[in-house]
Amino acid sequence: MSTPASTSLPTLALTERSHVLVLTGAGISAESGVPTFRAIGGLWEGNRVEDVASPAGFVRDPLLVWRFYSERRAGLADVAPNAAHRALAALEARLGERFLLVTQNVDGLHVGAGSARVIELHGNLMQSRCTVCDRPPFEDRQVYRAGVAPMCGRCKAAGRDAVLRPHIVWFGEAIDGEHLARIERFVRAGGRDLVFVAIGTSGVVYPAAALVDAARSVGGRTWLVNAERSDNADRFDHVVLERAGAAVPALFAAAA
Ligand code: BV8
Repeated sequence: MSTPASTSLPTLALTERSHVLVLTGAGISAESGVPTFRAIGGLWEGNRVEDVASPAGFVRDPLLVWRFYSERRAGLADVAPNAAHRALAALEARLGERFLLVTQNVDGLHVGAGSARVIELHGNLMQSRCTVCDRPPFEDRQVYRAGVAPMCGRCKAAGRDAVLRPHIVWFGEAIDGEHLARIERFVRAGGRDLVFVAIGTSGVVYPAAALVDAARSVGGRTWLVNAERSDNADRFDHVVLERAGAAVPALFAAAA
């Protein structure tokens, strides 16, 4: 039975016990001008996922992968958070530890909007890391187009060649276990007072797409805010088919 979609802009009734877990995807950044993945003209168009977002693709052609990510880094230069990002930062300021934001996005716009309780599940476009040494991921805004893959300076000083990679979780790579454990703790702490809201995601990629099931398993309420019905829409109690820039501020207006 598919969940009926709301037509007006609903507002969430939160209590002083409500724990709000939000999952965002590329759709929340669409109104900031960041291309989504699976729309016509999206990021995956013209790029085969296995070529640009997989470990095997990186080994096969690191320059192609660095071109793909460099283009996206360059594209972030003139984008800014939108009303949906700001509404989530404001909600965090009100709820504090009863709020947690999990994003699949790598664009950094939630942190840019002032969110701090953010888990960047799939990494961050403005960070790189070495493929060999244990140097922690570091900020790297450089756009590599010169046709040469960037190399690790620390490894060079130690006399070995090691190529840098974007600090991104590719398909077939594990999500940081600490991230998953933190989410699990929050879901359990929320229990029946948990409100789970997925915003701007096609519900195709796991384990993110299974968060709705985790929320339901503890008796939480589940909301989807998306421009169209997502792959997992039927698993939500409420579906709001609306763009995030309008629906998200309205949804959390009562928590003001
Ligand atoms: C893992 C990094 C295991 C790259 C990304 C079969 C079943 C279950 C799982 C699998 C399976 N086969 C394979 C898997 C595993 C795989 C997976 O889920 N594959 C899918 C395709 C089936 N998952 C993995 O590999 C994950 N790792 O499982 O590891 C493991 C365990 C132990 C040891 C080793 C391994 C890793 C997944 C992470 C992959 N990396 N990105 C990059 O970003 O460059 S995923 C990529 O897709 C992005 O991160 C993106 O965020 C994510 C999801 O896409 P969305 O954000 O949803 O974006 P999309 O364009 O699809 O949708 C946007 C939506 O917004 C649309 O619905 C649109 O209508 C809407 N919208 C548009 N505008 C607006 C809007 N909504 C509101 N307002 C608007 N204005």
